[in-house]
Amino acid sequence: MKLCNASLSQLPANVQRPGYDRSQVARSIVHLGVGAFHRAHQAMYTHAVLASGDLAWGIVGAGIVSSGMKTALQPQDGLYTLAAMGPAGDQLQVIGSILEVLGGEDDDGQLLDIMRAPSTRIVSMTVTEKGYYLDPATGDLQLQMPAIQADLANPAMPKTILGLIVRALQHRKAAAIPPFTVLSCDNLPSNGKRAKAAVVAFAEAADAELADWIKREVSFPCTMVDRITPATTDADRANISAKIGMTDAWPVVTEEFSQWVIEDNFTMGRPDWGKGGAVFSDEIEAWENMKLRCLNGTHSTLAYLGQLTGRETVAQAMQLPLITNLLDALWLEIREVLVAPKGVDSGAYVESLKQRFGNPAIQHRTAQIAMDGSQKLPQRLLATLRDRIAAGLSSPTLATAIAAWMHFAVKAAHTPGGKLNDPLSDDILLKAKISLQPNEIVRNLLSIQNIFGTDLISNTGFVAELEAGFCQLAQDPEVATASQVVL
Ligand code: CS2
Repeated sequence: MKLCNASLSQLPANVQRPGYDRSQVARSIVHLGVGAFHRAHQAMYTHAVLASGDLAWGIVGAGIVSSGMKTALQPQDGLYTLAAMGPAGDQLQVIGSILEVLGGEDDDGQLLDIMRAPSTRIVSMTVTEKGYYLDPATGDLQLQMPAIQADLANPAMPKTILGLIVRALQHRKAAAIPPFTVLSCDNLPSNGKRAKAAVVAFAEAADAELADWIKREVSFPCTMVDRITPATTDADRANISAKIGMTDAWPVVTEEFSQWVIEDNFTMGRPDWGKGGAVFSDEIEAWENMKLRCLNGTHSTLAYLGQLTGRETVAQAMQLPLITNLLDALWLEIREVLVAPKGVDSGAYVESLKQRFGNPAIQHRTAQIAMDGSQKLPQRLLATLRDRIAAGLSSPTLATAIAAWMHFAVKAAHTPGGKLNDPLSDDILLKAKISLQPNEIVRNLLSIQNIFGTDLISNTGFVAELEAGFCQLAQDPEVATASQVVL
């Protein structure tokens, strides 16, 4: 038996399920990038809205790069199990807010059709940092990227989120249909502003008048999203399917904690996501900065060091004093220049992060977090660094954290057939390979302008700190063996 509408009534009593009539739910949100995170987060908040009796807000999910989720969830009528793993065991819930899944490599235009439909009021997305095609250092659209060029050349068959959104908005403008709200739920600073910049820049390359209209008429609220959600494994599939007594082809395993802070700026209405615990606020930047710097900044650092010391998961890495001591010092440097949201104690926030990172029930792979470092470093670590430089403060621990990424790159460069899972992999590996001398490695990698801009390499104080941090890490036997650096 598989999980689907017809089998819902046969779920064990301890598994929560939709109590609303799914056939009555409107298809008003299109979500681009239906991965684990969306299904642990926005889809759950939307499910709570539906459960409260407001059936105006159903989700049509779409794969962007792959049809895998469509293949898994269509036979399940979009249903899946969300397992929240807390200290007192897991809590299982079948989520009903995703009504269907489209898109992926075999999409034949259906996705664009629904984005154009007047019934679509919000287009949201979780496509990770690289899905926006922005230069990580400057935030400008990288128009020369092949995927962007392909969408500009072939506007009727777009494959990127930018091509899809602009094409759908172009149609809506021509047909006098109000524009949907574009809701970025990715971990980018000022994610709404970045999404707007990317969409407008793409539109400018295609149709200047349309770009002006988008600038004026389309709203792009900023959001802070948070829930630690590892990629689903086959063991999770087997385990959850056994617990619910039927097959779930793609459940999601996540932590208990969840947070969503949203700027309230929607042109065609919005669900009351507060029903699921989301908060509407005009202080998004402070929330985003706290999360990106305190959570993601240390998460990435831990992931590189975990990869260098053979710690497969975050919880395992949190057992290693080399890592926990560095993280403690890093949090101090981060908090010293952090402007927390009003009434929020960043110290208490950091304490809660230690608990969350240490949760042994979450098998979050350090390899997953270590992906796409080029896209993550600027907002996670370099933003704090620049604030500290501006305040005249030294940053030995931030420098060590950046050095951890450098060792991670050097390790990959010296592994036969080694690759980084990163859009800038070729450039990074080339630069990491030229020399085994710490001062040269540090300068070579720091010269990658798409990541580090031009200011840091000319800051002699910082370069010295980085070199010191790099050498300090190389003294750790596990790190040294991994990256083969000669001191
Ligand atoms: C992680 C994030 O994969 C990563 O880079 O740092 O996905 C992290 O788990 C989430 O931002 C938590 O909300």
